[in-house]
Amino acid sequence: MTIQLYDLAGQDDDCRFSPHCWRVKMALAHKGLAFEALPWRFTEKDAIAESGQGQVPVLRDGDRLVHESWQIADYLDEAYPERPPLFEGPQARAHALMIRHWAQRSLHPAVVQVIMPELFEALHEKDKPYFRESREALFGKTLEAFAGDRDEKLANLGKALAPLRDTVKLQPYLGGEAPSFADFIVFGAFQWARAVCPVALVAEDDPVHAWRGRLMEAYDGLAAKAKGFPV
Ligand SMILES: N[C@@H](CCC(=O)N[C@@H](CS)C(=O)NCC(=O)O)C(=O)O
Repeated sequence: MTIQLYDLAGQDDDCRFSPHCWRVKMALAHKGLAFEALPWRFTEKDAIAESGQGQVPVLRDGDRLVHESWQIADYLDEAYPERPPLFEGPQARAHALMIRHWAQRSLHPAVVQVIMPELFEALHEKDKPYFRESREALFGKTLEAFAGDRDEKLANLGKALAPLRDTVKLQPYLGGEAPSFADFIVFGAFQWARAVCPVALVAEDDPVHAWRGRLMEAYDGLAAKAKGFPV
């Protein structure tokens, strides 16, 4: 049976914007595993209730149900050891943990402040009240106040990207010569933005742009072919 992934979608079925689901889609492609990405909305908690929680990604592989992108990466490496690894050994996994936390604490907050107005507009109508209420409670302010001035937010993002920029100036991927799960963690944030927002996060001459381009074209252009803005 083909692997199935519950994948966050917007108003349009083909608007797939979850950064965490993108990590998993890139991971599946890296391992050469075919999958079906099922559209899921924030308020469709019943569809994933079997996983015991309310967030995607949730992956179904035969009778195994695995949730949470990091746990899914571990599962895929364990279940398919003969295929290209997501973590080239325990040390690579240990280093990727730092990337995971950097993405969660620095990168995602910087990206979402840039894309919030368009992200909200892209949501399915039935998700909008839930999203507004849950995020405004989380941020302690309205979505509009959270978004604030876009130029300022883009400048903040540019600064947050400095460690990534300095790294991909020296090597093609965070994984070195080949992409690794650390790349997919960071790349997911760029697919999040591209799916919903026409604003370029980085200039075309930024080394981050070239790194992102390599990942967009990887795996037969999985990410490039996904619906999104030409940024
Ligand atoms: N740590 C989790 C985070 C997953 C997550 O935040 N998923 C979001 C979509 S990107 C979600 O499903 N949110 C549901 C909600 O807010 O109710 C992972 O890496 O998989």
